[in-house]
Amino acid sequence: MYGIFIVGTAGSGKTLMAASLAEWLSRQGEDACIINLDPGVLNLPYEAAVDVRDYVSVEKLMKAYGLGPNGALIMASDLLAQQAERINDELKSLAPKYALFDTPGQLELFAFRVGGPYLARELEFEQKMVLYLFDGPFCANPFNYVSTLFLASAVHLRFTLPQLNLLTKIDLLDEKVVKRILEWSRSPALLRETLASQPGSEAALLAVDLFNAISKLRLDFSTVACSARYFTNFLNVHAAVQRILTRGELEE
Ligand SMILES: Nc1nc2c(ncn2[C@@H]2O[C@H](COP(=O)(O)OP(=O)(O)OP(=O)(O)O)[C@@H](O)[C@H]2O)c(=O)[nH]1
Ligand SMILES: [Mg+2]
Repeated sequence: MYGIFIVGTAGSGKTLMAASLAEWLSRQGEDACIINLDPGVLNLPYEAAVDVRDYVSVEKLMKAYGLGPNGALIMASDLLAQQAERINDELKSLAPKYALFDTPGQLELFAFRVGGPYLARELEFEQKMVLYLFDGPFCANPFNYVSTLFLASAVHLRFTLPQLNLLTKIDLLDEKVVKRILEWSRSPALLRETLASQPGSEAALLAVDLFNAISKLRLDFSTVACSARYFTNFLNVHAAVQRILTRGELEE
């Protein structure tokens, strides 16, 4: 049983990615289920095998503690940490090959508070990984790409799990733009050059400095481009996921 945490900024496509990946894997004859870890979501395009909204109610927290929606969401996310045992038990009885975790809309609630990393550590799998989503149309701008890379690196530091970056929503991008973003992901020199040549010299300098700081971490992420709407390139996504999940076994 493998655990895959789908993480990304609000609206980057986590929920649709979970739904599409589960559907695509099932069509390949692979057993996959989705765990919804977003206590604040109203509608889901998939049937969750485990849903934290059954354990934690944002509405009840608002009423019981006099909290606003954001305060209640923070509390709900912190309470997630207490659900590890329950989720482990539920997953043990389901025993899917892949457990896909759809994480809360606000990245900081899951990644930058204690609950998310604690939960990820406590859940029991043969291997776990993070799929970090780069919102394609947003990342077409090199400054936005670097900010996203910064967040992806920060997420890696929080979870210290093997991580694959997915450039999503490529159906909304011109092929040339997708190619350019992938080139940035492979060539630090090209990205530096692109950033330095952007109008706005102060922002350009800051972006280059930020990228240099990220480069020092030597994280060496792989990036795969895809579309969750049309299942584009899912064969390569699956291959890359599989490579990461089975790396440990192959090295033994
Ligand atoms: N065209 C296109 N739209 C996408 C794709 N992936 C997601 N979307 C759309 O982007 C919007 C946000 O997608 P969600 O899956 O809800 O994103 P999320 O990260 O779960 O959002 P929150 O949980 O609210 O932060 C929705 O309108 C999706 O239909 C994609 O690959 N292509
Ligand atoms: Mg979502």
